[in-house]
Amino acid sequence: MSVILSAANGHRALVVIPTYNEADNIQTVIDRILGIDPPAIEILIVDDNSPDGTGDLVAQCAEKESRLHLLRRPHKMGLGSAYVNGFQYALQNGYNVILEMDADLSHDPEDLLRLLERANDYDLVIGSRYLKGINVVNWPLPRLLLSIFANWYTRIITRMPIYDCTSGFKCINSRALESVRLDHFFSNGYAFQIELHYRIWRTGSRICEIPIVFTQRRRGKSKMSHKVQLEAATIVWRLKILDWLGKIR
Ligand SMILES: Nc1nc2c(ncn2[C@@H]2O[C@H](COP(=O)(O)OP(=O)(O)OP(=O)(O)O)[C@@H](O)[C@H]2O)c(=O)[nH]1
Ligand SMILES: [Mg+2]
Repeated sequence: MSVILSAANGHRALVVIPTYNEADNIQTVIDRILGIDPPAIEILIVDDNSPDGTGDLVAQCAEKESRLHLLRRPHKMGLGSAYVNGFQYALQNGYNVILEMDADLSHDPEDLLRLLERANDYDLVIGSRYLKGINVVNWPLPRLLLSIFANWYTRIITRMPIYDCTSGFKCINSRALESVRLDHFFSNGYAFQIELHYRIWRTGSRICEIPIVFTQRRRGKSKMSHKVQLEAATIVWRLKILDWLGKIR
């Protein structure tokens, strides 16, 4: 444990990774995170009973690896609630730095250390695709334009000082997570990231972004849908209205 603590700047760090049908990717992601030198981070996979056996793969691996943990849920319940359950696990088990990343290798595991480096100075450190230009590899143009528009729209309406409001790659300290009511979250897809950033920002937490390169998944299927996009479009208004009513905290 002492090695883990020193490598993570004195933090106990857990990266929460939600999975649904990521059997083609998950072993590589786990190996690359566990292979980070020095060993700084533990892993929690939140799997929704993936039909492709992702959960079983992780369970086998966890038997041999004490830094790997698995939370199994009975069926597909959505990205947002997977993160909420993962965060609750992290807080209950005494981790004081909690990271988020996808299982599809869009986020570079090496960047976890760059996020952690800022965790002493900031409550929320976001890996941003749009901080210094546009750092997205292999996304089709319509997808990129949609993401840029969603971020612009969110920033204009919410006034959040964040360039990548929908980023799923970040590091949050436990104080900031405890300052928001996880049981009050209502969004699930990308919108969950917007809601998380907004709620943390409104508690007065210190936030920074660092540039990352985001690479389109090479294996497995996207879970992105029109429903998810529509949720993101409406969520910003819901958050604003709750805030006007004084009910955001
Ligand atoms: N536990 C759980 N994980 C999910 C669910 N939906 C998506 N995920 C995971 O959330 C992460 C992001 O999902 P993706 O399908 O990659 O969505 P995306 O990154 O927006 O879409 P792409 O860019 O096309 O990959 C991946 O690790 C998914 O396996 C869900 O309902 N439950
Ligand atoms: Mg993805």
